[in-house]
Amino acid sequence: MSVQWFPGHMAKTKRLIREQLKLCDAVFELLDARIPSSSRNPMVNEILGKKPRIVVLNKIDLAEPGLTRSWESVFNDRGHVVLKVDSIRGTGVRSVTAAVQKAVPRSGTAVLGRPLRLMVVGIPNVGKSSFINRLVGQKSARTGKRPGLTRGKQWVRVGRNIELMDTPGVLWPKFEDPNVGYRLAVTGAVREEVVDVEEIAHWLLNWLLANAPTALKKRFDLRALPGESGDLLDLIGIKRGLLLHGGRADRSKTAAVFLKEFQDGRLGRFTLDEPHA
Ligand SMILES: Nc1nc2c(ncn2[C@@H]2O[C@H](COP(=O)(O)OP(=O)(O)OP(=O)(O)O)[C@@H](O)[C@H]2O)c(=O)[nH]1
Ligand SMILES: [Mg+2]
Repeated sequence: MSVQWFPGHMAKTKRLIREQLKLCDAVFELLDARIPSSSRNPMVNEILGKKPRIVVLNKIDLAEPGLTRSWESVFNDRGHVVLKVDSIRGTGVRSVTAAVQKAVPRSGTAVLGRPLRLMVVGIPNVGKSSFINRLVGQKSARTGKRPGLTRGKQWVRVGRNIELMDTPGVLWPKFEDPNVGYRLAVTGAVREEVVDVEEIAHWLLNWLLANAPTALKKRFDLRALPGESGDLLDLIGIKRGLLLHGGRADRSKTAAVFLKEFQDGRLGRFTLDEPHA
């Protein structure tokens, strides 16, 4: 995938994280539970260095539960405190205080003489603002389907003892493994304007053909699956009535609809990254 997706504001966010990190006691590193490895920004990982860190696997409602548990063990083995969260329903959010205490042992307000400060970092659209809103218990940070919603820095207070800083999502300039780029695109981390939606849909169709054929059959009410992603895309278009004049499937519209259905979890719960140590 050749895409120019490292605009100026990403470089700016990197600077912002580097500067504000000095004011923070710890960091919530949000990862997408569907792609815990592909959604980890190597650039941010480097900036965070030895700062106490809580790895938050967010969107667990969309990921395969067994693989989420495996990923949790992987991160535990690497020495990270891990939280498994669904920031929409609030699942897992109650364990946050315990996780913070584990990551930053001497963190009481009495010890510090001020509230504990944590920064929330992660790729675009991973759910940073939603996570914060869940913790605060009200809508204080703007959230939305489009990646790139949060701009600049925002501090919010959680109870009396914690202050959180929301940050804009940040990606990195070049994906060594092209599959990482595809996984980021199918999960919605990359803005639709800068990717070829049809190419992304083909990648995902091929992934599902190889890994979850039953889910495809069920969702699109198909008895048998064609071997080619192109034929499958056409079939889906016809099933959904997304047609061009002349009756052929409108591939570009179909690709967009299919990706949205996947991102909304309509095909099921999937984890696209294999757990590895
Ligand atoms: N299903 C599901 N959706 C979630 C979860 N957390 C966030 N979302 C959705 O993901 C989208 C992005 O959420 P945001 O909180 O705006 O993400 P962000 O990381 O702040 O995004 P940027 O500020 O653009 O970098 C929204 O449509 C949320 O409703 C979750 O745990 N599960
Ligand atoms: Mg945000």
